[in-house]
Amino acid sequence: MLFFSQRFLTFWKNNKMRIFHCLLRRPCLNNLQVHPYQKYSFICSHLPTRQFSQAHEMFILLNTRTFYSQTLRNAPEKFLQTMSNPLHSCVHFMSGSGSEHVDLKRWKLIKRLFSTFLFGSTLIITIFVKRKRQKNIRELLQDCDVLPHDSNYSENMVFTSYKGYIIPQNLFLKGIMRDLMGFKVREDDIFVVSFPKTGTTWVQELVYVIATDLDFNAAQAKNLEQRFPFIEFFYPGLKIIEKTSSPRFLKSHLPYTLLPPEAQQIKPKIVYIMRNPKDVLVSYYHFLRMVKEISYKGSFEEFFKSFLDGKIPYGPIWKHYLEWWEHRNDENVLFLFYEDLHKDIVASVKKIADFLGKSLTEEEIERIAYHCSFQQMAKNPSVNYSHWDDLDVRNKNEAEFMRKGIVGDWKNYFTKEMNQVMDEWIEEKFQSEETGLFFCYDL
Ligand code: PAP
Repeated sequence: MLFFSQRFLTFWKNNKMRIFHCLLRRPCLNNLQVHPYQKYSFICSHLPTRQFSQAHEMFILLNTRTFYSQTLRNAPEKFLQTMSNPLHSCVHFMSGSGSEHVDLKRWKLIKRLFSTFLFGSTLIITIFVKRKRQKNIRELLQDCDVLPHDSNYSENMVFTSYKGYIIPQNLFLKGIMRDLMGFKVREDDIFVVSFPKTGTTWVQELVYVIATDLDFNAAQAKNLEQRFPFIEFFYPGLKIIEKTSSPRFLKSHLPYTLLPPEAQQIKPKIVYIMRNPKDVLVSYYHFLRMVKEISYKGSFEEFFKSFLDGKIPYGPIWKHYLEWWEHRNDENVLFLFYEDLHKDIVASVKKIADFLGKSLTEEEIERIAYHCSFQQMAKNPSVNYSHWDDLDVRNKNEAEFMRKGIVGDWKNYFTKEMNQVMDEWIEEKFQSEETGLFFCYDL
């Protein structure tokens, strides 16, 4: 306890504003060390030490040897040092004046009430927000089963089982699956739909240049993710897509039954592309390792097993393929095979143009085929996903998005036994003789 001299009280009354100004402004703290103590040493006399973080800093500053010894040397009778703990050590000055003492008590009481109120309300708000978030999550995930985390995938990659398909949990948590249910489809929308890694990008670019009457400048101006958005992806998002002017170009990996319900009534044009499952498996393995957010760590053998078990994103592939295969003759659906595009790109371009109601000259077809060749697309930044490197989305030590683009790469990966297992699996799952769905594995 310490009693202030008359000189201090006069100083305090005359300099209150300056004192608080000094307290709250960081640059002034630096001055403390250089100014003579008579000017500032009283600054901390009435400070509630827990109220301002600046105050803490200042007290620590005050407690430096130089300053403390200086103040003590000059006016030892005016100070009392209380050391609460070494980190928050501070110098307290207590006023001996009766009225100031009462003020201090009142101030402390107000402060205590205020902090209690603040603490209480923060706690209530936190609990409320947490409960609301939990309720939201429960609602978003109500129709799907969250699967146990597969340690071969990054921690954020959690999958759900939804209507027989493996769908990343994020699509539910971000409300995308819910919003897709109410997504407004337009008659002149053009969808490219596929199971992942079946040649979607190739068909997207073909469709885009054909539908825009070979507007190669537009095709170059923006990347495919902007020109031909992926409706299940958060970028650019359904709100932006809904505002996009017609005709809209939309990509999806959803099975027929999970597409926005309006697609079945409005019947926009849909191009579905298929690829032999052996090459899809190889391409998918590399892709899942390449995307940072997914970062698949399992071996090729492990992935082979998961693929056949249907435990891969958007899997199982047989369900996806067969569901769409049933709609191959729908008027608004065009069915393509990746291998056919390789075999005869000219015929494939014509087929797509007919479907989109466009007539093309031979020369135009040649230009389109050239623009969309693997060699051209692989070096074209508007379609080769090289912007993912800038966005740090890609594990750069893994394969590029435009990896090989060939038919039959599976032969470089499958052992004889694997191939046999897969042949039997294909026969069992696709029942080619009955369904009429055959694949081409080599050219
Ligand atoms: P997505 O599911 O991520 O959209 P998607 O475009 O369907 O990928 O498939 C990518 C595959 O198509 C890659 O196959 P790969 O891993 O076996 O190499 C990619 O190389 C191939 N691809 C993309 N464009 C072309 C093209 N113009 N010609 C041939 N193959 C292509």
